[in-house]
Amino acid sequence: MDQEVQKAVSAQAEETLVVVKPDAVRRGLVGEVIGRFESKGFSIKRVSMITMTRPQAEEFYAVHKDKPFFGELVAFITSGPVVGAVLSGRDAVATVRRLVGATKSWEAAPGTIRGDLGLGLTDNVIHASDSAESFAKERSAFFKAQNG
Ligand code: FUP
Repeated sequence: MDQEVQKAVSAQAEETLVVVKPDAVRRGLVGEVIGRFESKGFSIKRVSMITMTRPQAEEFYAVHKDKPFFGELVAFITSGPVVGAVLSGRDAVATVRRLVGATKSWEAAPGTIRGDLGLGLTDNVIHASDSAESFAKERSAFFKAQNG
């Protein structure tokens, strides 16, 4: 790519975080899920497989701490390894959320990740940041020093 083109492409790039959840890791879907973002054109800036500690999960899901399903969320996300990836590309936050699909996997549109790969709610295959602010907080919670 020449320098002008490279500059234009980077100006449009935004970052977001996805976390392949324990249900999808257990089912051997890491490659399938991350591959969809690569096929779409996003680049992987950072990727890590970790098992979240309870305090880490509570920080990661802090925005939901007053919700009735908070305990269930934390128990589920700490139930096994997850794979977090920072993705970069055009309008990443919104575009990745469209690829991910609706929260209730059984209602998610065919063609989306949840629509094609799952039936769950808490166990809905993948998490994706819903704003630049959430991305900053979630990235910091996910990539803690003890987990690389
Ligand atoms: P999303 O951004 O699509 O992942 O969904 P939400 O922010 O609405 O929900 C956050 C997480 O809580 C999702 F994993 C789904 C889960 N959830 C429940 O487990 N029970 C509920 O009643 C609602 C959401």
